[in-house]
Amino acid sequence: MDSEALKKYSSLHPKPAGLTLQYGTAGFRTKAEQLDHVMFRMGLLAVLRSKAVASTIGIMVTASHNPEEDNGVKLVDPLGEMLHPSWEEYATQLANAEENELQQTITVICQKAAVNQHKDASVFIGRDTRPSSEKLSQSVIDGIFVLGGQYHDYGLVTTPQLHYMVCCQNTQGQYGKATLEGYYEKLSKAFTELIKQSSSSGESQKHLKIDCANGIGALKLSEMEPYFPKEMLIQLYNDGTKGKLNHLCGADFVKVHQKPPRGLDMKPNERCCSFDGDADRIIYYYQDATGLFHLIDGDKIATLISIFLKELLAKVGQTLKMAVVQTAYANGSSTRYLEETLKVPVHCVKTGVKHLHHKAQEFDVGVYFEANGHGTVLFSKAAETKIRELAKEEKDNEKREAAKMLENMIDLINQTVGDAVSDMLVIEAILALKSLTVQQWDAVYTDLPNRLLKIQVADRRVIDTTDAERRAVTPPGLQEKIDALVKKYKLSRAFVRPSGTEDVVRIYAEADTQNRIAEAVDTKEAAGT
Ligand code: NG1
Repeated sequence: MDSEALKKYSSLHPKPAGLTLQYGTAGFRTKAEQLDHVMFRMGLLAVLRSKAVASTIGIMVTASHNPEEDNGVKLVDPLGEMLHPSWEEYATQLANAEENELQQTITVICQKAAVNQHKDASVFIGRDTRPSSEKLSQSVIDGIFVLGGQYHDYGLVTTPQLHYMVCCQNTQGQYGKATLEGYYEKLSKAFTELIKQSSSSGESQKHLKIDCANGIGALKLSEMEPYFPKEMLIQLYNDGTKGKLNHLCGADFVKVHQKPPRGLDMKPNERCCSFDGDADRIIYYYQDATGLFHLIDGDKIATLISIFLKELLAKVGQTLKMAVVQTAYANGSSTRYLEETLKVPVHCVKTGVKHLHHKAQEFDVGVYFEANGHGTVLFSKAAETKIRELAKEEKDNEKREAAKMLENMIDLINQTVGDAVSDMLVIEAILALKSLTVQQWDAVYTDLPNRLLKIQVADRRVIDTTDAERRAVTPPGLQEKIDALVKKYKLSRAFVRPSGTEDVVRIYAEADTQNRIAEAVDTKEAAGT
């Protein structure tokens, strides 16, 4: 390490005095103007991580669904997963080190994590469309450069595209080509093959309106459109040419407010969806003939995919273990439907994709979705090998066709992380193959009315939780108060937890009617503030 160069470059990216940040559920996230030093230092960390695991590491500059003024950064591990938890602490230490401690902090990390400083390092960089992202990704590059790492800057990409590139690179192309064309070709080929097997025709079936949250999704969908089969008709809204990123639109807005985004003209019964700002989440919805808005969230997406996969697995006659992974925010109706009607085991884990991803890896087929529309499906290596073998060699026509569909699903799904583009194509293919309308999909079960609120408290860390965040252990008495409230309502459930991405406490409640929810979510009483 050239300590003079480190000092010089670091002084170009000074840390604001007294500022401390934490690598949370989604990396670092805060106001963009506070992040320059963090970006530089994450460039440094990516080089160290790359040397430690002798693989390419990804860095994505984005604050996903947060307001345009925010920004953030997260590291992507070799197979496209989130950064290993043991390194989150190093990230926090490096981001918070004072200027004069920087070199020492790097040395300590290298010792603790057994980093061989003489190894080569390779980093892939991507960024979203925020006005601050370009400059911040330059700061990342400075960090990589000063420690002598090689890098490839993909420029504007969706977060899941960057995860995909990293995985392709580290699997020597087995997962696909580490280029945008490679991504578009792989997904569109699998999608085209899948819908060839569908009997449904007619334009309306494949016509979809997409709210792109004024983010990267619009740009990437436009690039991908020429690869789509001609039956797939998409119309893009909130494409970033006029509105502000994530402002009154996008998947998070639609889910939280349970209303349509601004700027999308919705006709009765038309199928619509929203991406979030970096296109890793997707939410569907429609308006019925009476003007009533219907939200189809991540739980219903997980359910649709599970129904489809379960049928195919039954057809191929393999005893592959399938499960669904959810968080505490999953609507109670979805859990009941999956467990009692579909008879698929459901597991609940802590909020944050890394927890869901990790749990889903335990099964042959692990479907995971957060209610907010972030999710994907993981296939074990053994399951994938078996399915590909059956798709090629199985003599029984029906079984072989089912195996082929599964094989195309494997190729269509971005298994590295939740991906709005890939999930959208999966959903569109399933709806076409099962000849389902959006209304029929919605009617699979009825959501329990629910509310999700956030409140600011003096110190959100006073709340500590257990049981996959469904019960509060501190402050004393809080859980008892929630229990007493919940007891008064039918089919009710409520919990409180500190956010991992914002300085707020989130409150969730569901019950059999909307009025009871309004009563139950009296924030002062529930939060004891
Ligand atoms: P926090 O802020 O910890 O609730 C939010 C989302 C998560 C996840 C992360 C990362 C909710 C209730 N929480 O986490 O599901 O997506 O952001 O983006 O939507």
